[in-house]
Amino acid sequence: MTGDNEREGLRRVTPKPELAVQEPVLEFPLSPETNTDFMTPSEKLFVLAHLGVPRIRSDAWSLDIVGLVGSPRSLRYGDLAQFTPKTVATTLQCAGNPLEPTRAMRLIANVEWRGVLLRDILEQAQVARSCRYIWGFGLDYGTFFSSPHQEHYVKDLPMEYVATHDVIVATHLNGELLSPKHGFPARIVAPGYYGTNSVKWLCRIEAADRRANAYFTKELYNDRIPGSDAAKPVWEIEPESLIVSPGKGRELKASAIVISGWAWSTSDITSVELSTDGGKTWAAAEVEPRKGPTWQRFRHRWIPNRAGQYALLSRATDRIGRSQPLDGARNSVHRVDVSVVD
Ligand SMILES: Nc1nc2c(c(=O)[nH]1)N[C@H]1C(S)=C(S)[C@@H](COP(=O)(O)O)O[C@H]1N2
Ligand SMILES: [Mo]
Repeated sequence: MTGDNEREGLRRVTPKPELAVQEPVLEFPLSPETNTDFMTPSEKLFVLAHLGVPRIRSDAWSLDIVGLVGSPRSLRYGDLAQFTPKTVATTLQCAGNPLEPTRAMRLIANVEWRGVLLRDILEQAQVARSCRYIWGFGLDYGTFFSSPHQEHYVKDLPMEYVATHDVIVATHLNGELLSPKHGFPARIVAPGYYGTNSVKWLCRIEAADRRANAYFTKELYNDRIPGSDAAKPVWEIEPESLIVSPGKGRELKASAIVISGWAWSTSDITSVELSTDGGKTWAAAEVEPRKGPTWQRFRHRWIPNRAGQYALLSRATDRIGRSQPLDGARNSVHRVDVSVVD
């Protein structure tokens, strides 16, 4: 039974909370060169909300676990304490505007979350073997640009990924309770997947044997596969890198310069190449090993041999052999223009 209402926003399943903000929120406090720390402080983290920000009290909140489960349940906020706490440090990257999927936005942070493992919650509810996707429902509702009215923000995750990764239902960010904008009282955090999949203001987990037929899962956030009618859900983070130092527009002395930054992907980054001539030639940078689903630091020593303008580019390749395109993609190479003076 898939009516139009259901396809657009999936039917409302809980009472509507009041919205503290009733329109999309896009806060980008961070430019690449300010991303100097391995762990991003919360005040530098971007905020993205398509439909608004609901105001939710933890004592009025519950999380329903339904669908293909042997023992459906509704967890109250305090019930989350039954599960072993789990802390995960991971990159959080916005895939960018879903209406402009080939534009690089470079909204990235590396933060620490605390919560409980989604697979523990599913196990307690006796998730069925036939479950292939986990649908997460957010309490936010409304319209996104010219979209039809959404009854919930809904995203889905492959069950296989949930079973094999530390996907959490998070209550804390960088050691503090989630703020309302970041999803209080609880949100999904899906390490290695683009931020869009990490549903904030989580109210319902549904185990299903098919993808959710919802606007943010099936219409937006699906990349066209060139030369075919098929589309690929925006789940796994593609390899990417960011030059933090030197910053854009810097005037540098013609001495030894260290170019450094971060590289990340769903899997390990195995190499980062640097170009100082706008992409004509490339040299391998040093890359620190991956410590978890976090970003990895890269460094490259460069001695410019003359004064002038330089275009610095970084290009990361991951363990499964994927690399960054030069342009026209959300993960196209990062370019920083600098000048060198005598
Ligand atoms: N319920 C809900 N969850 C959501 C969104 C949303 O609009 N509604 N936006 C997603 C997107 S696109 C991103 S990039 C991340 C951003 O998380 P942050 O605002 O905590 O940085 O939240 C995701 N989770
Ligand atoms: Mo996003």
